[in-house]
Amino acid sequence: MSDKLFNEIYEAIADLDEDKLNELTDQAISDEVEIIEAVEKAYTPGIKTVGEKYESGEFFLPELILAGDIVKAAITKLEDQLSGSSGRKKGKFLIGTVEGDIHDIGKDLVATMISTRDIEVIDIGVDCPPDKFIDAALENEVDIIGASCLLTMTAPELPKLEEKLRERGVRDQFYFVVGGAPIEKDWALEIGADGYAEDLQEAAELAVSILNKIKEGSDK
Ligand code: B1M
Repeated sequence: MSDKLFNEIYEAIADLDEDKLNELTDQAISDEVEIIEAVEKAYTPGIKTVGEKYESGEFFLPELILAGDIVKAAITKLEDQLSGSSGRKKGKFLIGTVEGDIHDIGKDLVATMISTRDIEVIDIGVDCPPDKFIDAALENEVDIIGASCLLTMTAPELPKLEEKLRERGVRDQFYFVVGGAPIEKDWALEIGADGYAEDLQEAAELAVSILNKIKEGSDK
C-alpha cells in the first residue's frame, strides 16, 4: 500500500507536479504512513532524480529551484507530524549549512529528526561562516555542533570550521559532526570531525550516542 503511494510521490516530484505532490502528501499524512520511510523512499529519491535531470541537461536551474520549493513545502507539512518530543532535554545540538551553501532540505530534516529524540536543536540556517557556528555554539552552550554541506565546492568549509574551533581555543568544548551528500565518513574523520552521519536515522543515533557519552563522562 505504502509502496504504491511512495512511488506516486516519487513520480510527482520527478515530474515537478506540484498539485499532485500536495494531494499525495496530504494522503500520506491521513494514511499515517511512516514519515521517515516516506522521506527516505519517496521524497529523497524524487529530488535526487531532479538533480540527475539537471546534471544531464534535461532540466535547468528554474526546474531545480521549483523542485526544491515543492519538496520543501511538502516536507514542512510532514515535519509537523514528526514533532512529538516533550520530555526533558538530553542536550543541545546546533546545526547549520556551511558558508557558500544554501541547501537546507536535508539540514531541516536532520534538525527535526534530532528534536524528536528529546534533544534541543538550535538551527542557525544556511550560508554560515565558521564564526557564526562558534558564536552561536558558545552563546547557547551547546554540546554538539553539526555542519551540513551539499556542494563539493563548499566541502573545504568543514576543515575550516574545525580549524577555527582550535584557533579560538574552544575545540574541546564541543563535539563536531558533519554530514551531507558529497561528504564521506573517512574524509570527515580525517579532517578531525568527531562524527559523521549519512542519513536521518544515523544523525539521530549519532547525536544520542554522543550525549550518552557526555553523560557518562567518557572521553571523546
Ligand atoms: Co543544488 N545541487 N545547487 N539546489 N541541489 C545539488 C546538491 C547537486 C548534487 C545537483 C546535481 O548537479 N546533481 C549539485 C551539487 C554538485 C556537487 O557539488 N557535488 C547542485 C548544484 C550544482 C547547485 C548549484 C550550484 C546550481 C547553480 O546555481 N548552478 C546551486 C548552488 C547554490 C548554493 O548553495 N550556493 C544549487 C541550488 C539549488 C536550489 C536552491 C535550486 C535547491 C535547494 C533548495 C533548498 O535546499 N531549499 C537545490 C536542490 C533542490 C538540489 C538537489 C536536487 C536536492 C538536494 C536535496 O534537498 N536533497 C541536489 C541533488 C541531490 O541531492 N542529489 C542538488 C534531499 C535531502 C533530503 O537530501 O540534502 O542530501 P540531502 O540530506 C540528506 C543527507 O545528505 C544527510 O541527511 C539528509 C537526509 O538523508 N545530511 C546530513 C544532510 N545534512 C546533514 C548533516 C548531518 C548529518 C546528515 O549532520 C550535521
